[in-house]
Amino acid sequence: MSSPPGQLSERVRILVVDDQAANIVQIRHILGTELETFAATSGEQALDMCLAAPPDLVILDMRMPGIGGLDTCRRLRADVRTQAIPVIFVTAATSPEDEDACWLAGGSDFVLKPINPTTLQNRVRAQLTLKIQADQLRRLAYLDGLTGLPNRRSFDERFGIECRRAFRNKTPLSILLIDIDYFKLYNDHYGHIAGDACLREIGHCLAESILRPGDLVARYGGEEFVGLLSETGHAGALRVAQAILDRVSQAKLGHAASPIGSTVAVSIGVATRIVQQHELVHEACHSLLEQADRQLYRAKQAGRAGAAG
Ligand code: GH3
Ligand code: MG
Ligand code: MG
Ligand code: MG
Repeated sequence: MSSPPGQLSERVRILVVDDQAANIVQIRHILGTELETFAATSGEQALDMCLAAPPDLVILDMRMPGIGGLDTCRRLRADVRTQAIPVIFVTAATSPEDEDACWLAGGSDFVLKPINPTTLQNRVRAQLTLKIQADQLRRLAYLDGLTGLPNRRSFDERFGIECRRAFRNKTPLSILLIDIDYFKLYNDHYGHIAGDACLREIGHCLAESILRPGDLVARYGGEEFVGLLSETGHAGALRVAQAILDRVSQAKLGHAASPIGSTVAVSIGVATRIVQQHELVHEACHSLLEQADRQLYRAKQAGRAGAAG
């Protein structure tokens, strides 16, 4: 079958799950070779594969030994890492109760055995089209269009999640507020288009400096960025801040109008806290950001191109 319209450059990957090898062979044959298909013969194996490398679509047998199709689907829906993967159930069960159960478990569609190849191909195409559109919307909603980094909305959502996690685990949480120095003068000197390119470069430097899985760097707004470092104490956060200062300095982006040097530099405010029992989590989040903002102000007052915290 041909790919759905609007497909992005990566190849579409479909996971076919059935306890009977013959059914897998038949489904893969119907889908053809243009789409990349791979197979699992149990719910357990399918869940592992979905976590390791989420496919664009799962075609799921309803009745299997071990974790059945319904439970597999429920578990996919319950995990943020897999909840957006569409699932088409394939089953010989024809009762209305069985069909209801598939939808209630979070199925996106339902195809009966024996499989009508045209039906399966069209259902797959429809789900993939929806998936691609949903991915595009997610990208628009959560990524900054200029730098490609997560945007303020991404940060706000993750910040709430990480604050609650830090509170539960009694682990420290650190924030870095990163602001480009004398960026107005940069724009005035080089123009806004060059200014945009500079923002992209700085975003790239930050993404390279904040690499630990679970950490986040986002464009906070304008020429300000924010780093969210989970399970990181103050000393660790200051080390990351220094790594950012070094990385930006190594990039040697010319800034002929800068009063403090010939290249673009940033100032960083660092704040850390362990969320205490008696505090409301959102108040702790708020005060952590305020603290980072105060430290950023101190770094600016201290002459810029440095970190305070
Ligand atoms: P400071 O060292 O105190 O931070 O000075 P500054 O000039 O960097 O700070 P100020 O807040 O005065 O100016 C920020 C500038 O960032 C002004 C604004 O035009 C520019 N800016 C914000 N967003 C963008 C953008 O998306 N593209 C470009 N080119 N410039 C932007
Ligand atoms: Mg079966
Ligand atoms: Mg600013
Ligand atoms: Mg600035």
